[in-house]
Order: sequence, then C-alpha cells, then structure tokens
Amino acid sequence: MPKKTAYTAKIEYLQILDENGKLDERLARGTLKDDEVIFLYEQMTISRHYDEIAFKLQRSGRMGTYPQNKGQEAGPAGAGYAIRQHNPEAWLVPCYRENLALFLNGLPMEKILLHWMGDERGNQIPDGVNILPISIPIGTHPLHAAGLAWAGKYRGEDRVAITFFGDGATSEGDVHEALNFASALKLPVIFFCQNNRWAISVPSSIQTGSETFAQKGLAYGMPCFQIDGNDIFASYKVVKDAINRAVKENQPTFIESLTYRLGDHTTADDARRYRDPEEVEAWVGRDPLIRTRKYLESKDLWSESKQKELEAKAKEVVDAVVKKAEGIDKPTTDDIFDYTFAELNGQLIEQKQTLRTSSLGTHPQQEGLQTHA
Ligand SMILES: Cc1ncc(C[n+]2csc(CCOP(=O)(O)OP(=O)(O)O)c2C)c(N)n1
Ligand SMILES: [Mg+2]
Repeated sequence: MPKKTAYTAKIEYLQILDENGKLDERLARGTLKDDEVIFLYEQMTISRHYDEIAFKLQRSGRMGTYPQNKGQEAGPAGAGYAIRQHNPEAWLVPCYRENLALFLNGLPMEKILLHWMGDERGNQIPDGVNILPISIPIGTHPLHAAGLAWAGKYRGEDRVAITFFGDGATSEGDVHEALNFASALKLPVIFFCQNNRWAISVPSSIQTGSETFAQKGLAYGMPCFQIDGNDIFASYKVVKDAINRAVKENQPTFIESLTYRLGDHTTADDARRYRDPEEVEAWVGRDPLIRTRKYLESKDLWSESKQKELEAKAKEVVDAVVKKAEGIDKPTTDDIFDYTFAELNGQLIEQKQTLRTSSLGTHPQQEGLQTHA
C-alpha cells in the first residue's frame, strides 16, 4: 500500500535580538527603528519599576495581592506596540502578566493598582480604550476575544482582537473552544501564549505532552509561531505580521512567546519552594531589559547618564500613579452587594450590615435590623 502523508507542519522559531544584545540585521529589517527601541526600553524600565513598587505596596499592606510581570516585559511590549502602530482600534483581552501591552494602548496605569487593591473601579476602562478587564479565571477570556473578533468581522471592521494567556491556560477547555471558533469562522484573532515555564508550581514540561505550545494552534489550522519572548523585535514582528494576516485574510494566529517569570507566581507564593535557583539565575541572564540596553549601548544610543535620568523618570511616573490610586475615596463594602440584585433578600441585608460593622462579633439583630426568617 502506498504510503501517504496526511499532514505535515513545521513551526518557525523567531529570535532577532539575542541575549547578548546582538541584532540579526537581516531579520530586523522593517521592524523597530532606533527611536522606537529607545521608547520601548524606557517603557519596559518604567513597567519594571511599577512592578517593584506594586510588590512593596502588597508587602506593606497597601494592596491585596499582585502578580509580578518581572522578566516578561518584552513580549507584551513588542506585541502591544505592534497593535498600537498597526491596528489601534484592536481589542486587547488580557490575563494578568501583560501590563505593558495595556499601558501602551491607553490603559491608565493606576487602573491595575486599583484592581489589585480590590477596587472594582480598576476594571472600569475609559471610553475609547478597547481593553477588557484583567481575567483571573485562567483561560476563560480567549473566548471573549474570539467573540469580539467575530463582531468586528460581522460589522466589516478591520479590527483584530489579541488575547494573552499563559502556558497553564492551554490546559483549559475554553482556550480550545476559542481556537476552534476562531479557525472555523476565520476570525481576526491573535492568540498570544506567554510560556513563562511555570503555572504556579507546575512546570510547563508537565503541563502538556506536546513538544511546543505553539503547535496547539496547528490542530486548528492556523499559522503558528514560537518566538523568543524576551526579544522586543521578535514579538513586534510576529504580531505585526499576524495583524496583516488577520486583516487581509481573516486568519487567526497562534504565538508561543518563550519567556520566564522571574518573580513569584503572585505575592502569595514563594517560588523558592519549587524552583531550582540555577534555573532562575540562567534566566536572569536573559532579562529583556538587559539585552535591550546592551543593544542600545552597542549603537551608542544609550549611556550611564541616560540610564540615571530614566530611573528618576520611572520613579516620578510611578510615584504619581500610586498617589492617584491611593488618593481616591476607598470603595465601601456595600459595593459587594449593590449591583447584583435589584432588591436584597434578608440574608444578604444581614451580611451587608455585618460587613459594615467590620466586626464579625456584632450581630445585626443587636442593631435592631430585620433579618430573614
Ligand atoms: C479557571 C481557573 N482555575 C484555576 C485557577 C488558579 N490559578 C491561578 S493562576 C494559575 C496558573 C496559571 O498559569 P499560566 O496560565 O501559565 O499563567 P502564569 O501565571 O504563569 O502567567 C492557576 C491554576 C484560576 N485562577 N482559574
Ligand atoms: Mg505560566
């Protein structure tokens, strides 16, 4: 019987700026210009400082919990910048480790602090900013991205949707439903999977039996790429090309961005309990900020004094953002109850009053309140 091949595929891997800051000039053609690299380096530095301050806010009791983005700035920087430049009307549908992509597309920086301070106003996105609130339920939001892309296609708009999610999220059924939906209906969606090697304490090596996460998209018939996620050039290029395919051919794209979570999973975690320090050390050497700075220095575009100026600016920007987030009146616990039901039943009234007293020991009946039978 003659042998037939039903299907073959390959996944391209893209790295343009290596970990020593050396640029592949040929691959870099048509990507980022010098002033854009400087801009993104500045933004990554500010974002890193924001991350450090957010961590301290949590440690000093001024914020609930926070997932650091540290080490993963380049993927969202390149992707977010490609969206801003080439499809500014796009929908961004995030998880929680791509702050910079959101900032680059108009999300006021205090919003993310407010979110993690437990203030719902952090999820109130200003009109005209096409960003969905951060999604904590893992892997649920790619479906929303597919839906938004479908709506855009239906209305004849050239608007893409890009969704960010982690390696762990690919084990969720919803992600696969979104991929299938996008592929079957030919939707302009970009699936940006940040493989940071860990899903809390589960290493990506046992998250899946596949050799790559990129190939997840192959089963859904879409172009798939794996990139060095600590390289702003690669991230920018792969998303720029994906936008073109999405707009011109209504093709979804799956991108696996290889990176590393340098911090703990969140401020509630201690990654030292499950990670080898040597692994972390190796990734410190691949830090996206260090390599971008090395590149700029190699072209005489950066100096120690510019670095100092930038650090002062980062401090100034983030200080102002913290002031803004902490400067508004705190939400009351009533908010938890006020927007779900038109009328509260007795049990909920009791809970609402109990919370107001800030004392579990004070029973509302003692305050003469009517409770349910
Ligand atoms: C539906 C759902 N299940 C479980 C969790 C608990 N949880 C929070 S983060 C996380 C791991 C996510 O890993 P990954 O998708 O790789 O993203 P990363 O945190 O590494 O950026 C889990 C299981 C959740 N938030 N939502
Ligand atoms: Mg992960």
